[in-house]
Order: sequence, then structure tokens, then C-alpha cells
Amino acid sequence: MPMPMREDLGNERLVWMYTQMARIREFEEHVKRTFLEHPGAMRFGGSMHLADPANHFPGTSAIVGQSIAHAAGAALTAQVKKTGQVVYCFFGDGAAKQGAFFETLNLAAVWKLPVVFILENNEYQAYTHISLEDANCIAGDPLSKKAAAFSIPGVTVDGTDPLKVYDEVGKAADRARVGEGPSLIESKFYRFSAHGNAITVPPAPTQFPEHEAVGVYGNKDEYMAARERDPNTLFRARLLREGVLRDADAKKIEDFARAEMDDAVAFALASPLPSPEEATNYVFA
Ligand SMILES: Cc1ncc(C[n+]2csc(CCOP(=O)(O)OP(=O)(O)O)c2C)c(N)n1
Ligand SMILES: [Mg+2]
Repeated sequence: MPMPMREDLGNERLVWMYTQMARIREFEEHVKRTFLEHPGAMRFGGSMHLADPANHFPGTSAIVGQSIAHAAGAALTAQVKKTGQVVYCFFGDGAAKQGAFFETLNLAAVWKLPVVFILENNEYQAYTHISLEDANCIAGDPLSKKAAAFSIPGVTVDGTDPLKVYDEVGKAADRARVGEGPSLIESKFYRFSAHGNAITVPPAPTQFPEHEAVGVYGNKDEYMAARERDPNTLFRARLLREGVLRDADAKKIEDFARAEMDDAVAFALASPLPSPEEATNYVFA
């Protein structure tokens, strides 16, 4: 019998991880494709307008960095109500320059709130490279160093490796759960597409520009090197190598994810737009 790849997780959990990665990738590719194939059908700002309270995802904010403060509010609720919940707060390297980041990390540390701050460092804030705007980066330090200002743990993790991320987030969640307060995890990875697309009024075609590394900075080498570290490709290869998945299993997972997202797009295109009367639904303040 070969050694299991991760005894603590089991193969089922590893396959679940790859399945989620495949679904996320297909989701993103379908969003992009729908912009191009159905001009005018999609007019929203994307990930800054999502919420799914039924699945414990209270929401995002279109004000960069503001959801960091919201996360502390949710963590305070968990603390006061003693629900045992931990809040996972995701934001970008750009958001880490907002005032809300500093105010929130301070208060979260003072109150020992059960929250894990996950700084997704993809090196770009829209069009601006991190080396132009982040003091830690300019000094040659990791962004996780920001945690030291609040005397909380700060670690940097290779965000292209789901198992490393799992381990670091697990440690931070354990700490939060026993009342020791927040942690900051800098997860380093790269996005493969431009920050956003130019939303035009039909019939003008909507086009995704090139990634900023290429389109703004003319640095094709950086972009191509990052593509070599595609987390989906790397994790898939690892699962195959370790005998967790066979190629046919992986293909089945990918086909399923593709079909699921095809259905979602078809459902969205066939659905009527909400009526204007619904605009104030779920508005509480
Ligand atoms: C306060 C504020 N300023 C500017 C914007 C426009 N904006 C939307 S996303 C974004 C970049 C955010 O960069 P980062 O935090 O690194 O997140 P990423 O998109 O790279 O994940 C900007 C400037 C905004 N939504 N809110
Ligand atoms: Mg960023």
C-alpha cells in the first residue's frame, strides 16, 4: 500500500479540494467568456457584489478594504454570542493600504476577535504594481510583516499550494477558536487575467485587455513565469503523481465543473432581470 499523501486529510478531502479549484477556475472562465459572447448581458462589478448568507458568507463591499471592518463586526458577533465561529476575511494587497485595514487589525487584536485575515497578494492593485505602493515590499519585506504592528502572528504562504494554505489557515483558526485573537496570513499568488474588462455599451465589443504585467508594464516574462505556476495544473499533477487521482478521474471532475458552469450561464441568461420594485429588498439601513 502506498503511503497516503496526507494522512490527516484523506484522499477524499484532497479530491474535494481539487474539485473546488476546478469549479472556481471554470466559474471565472465562464464569467469572462459570457462578457465576450453576450455583450451587454453582464453589467455588474463582479466579486465586490456577492453575498450568500445562507452559506455563512455575509457579503463583500464595493469599497476596497471596507469588508475588513465588516469581518471584525461579524467576529464580534460570534464572540459576544459565543457561537464558536471563526471569520475568514479575504482582501487584496491594495486593500491592505486602506485605513480600514489598520483600524480593524488594531481593534481585532485589542478585543482578541476570532478572525483570520487573509491578505491575497497577487502583486497588483488594479493597474499598480506592489513595488510602487507597498512600503514593506519596497523594503524587501513580506507583507505579513504588517502583523507586527499589532503584535499578532503574521505568516506568508505560497498561495499556489492549497495544502500549505490549509495548514496555515488551520493554525490561525485554532488560535482564534481558543480566544487568542486574530492572525494575518499573506497568501502569494498571481491572477492570470487583467484586473477587469472595459465595459462598453453594445454594439461596441467588450474586450478583456491583457494582464497589466504585459499591457501596462511590458513585462511578458513575469506573466509567463506566473502561468507556469498555475495552482490547478500543479495540484492536479501532484494528485496524479501520488496516486490520489487517475487522469480519467481528473478529467471527469473538470468536465463536471464545465457542465455545471455552462448550466449556470444558461440559467442566468434565461432569467428575467429583477423588477425595479425589488431594489430596496434586503436593505436594512
Ligand atoms: C475605496 C475604493 N477605491 C478604489 C476602488 C476601485 N477598485 C476596485 S478593485 C481595486 C483594486 C483592488 O486591489 P487589491 O486589493 O490588490 O485586490 P485584487 O483585485 O488584486 O484582488 C480598485 C482600486 C474601489 N472599489 N474602492
Ligand atoms: Mg491585488
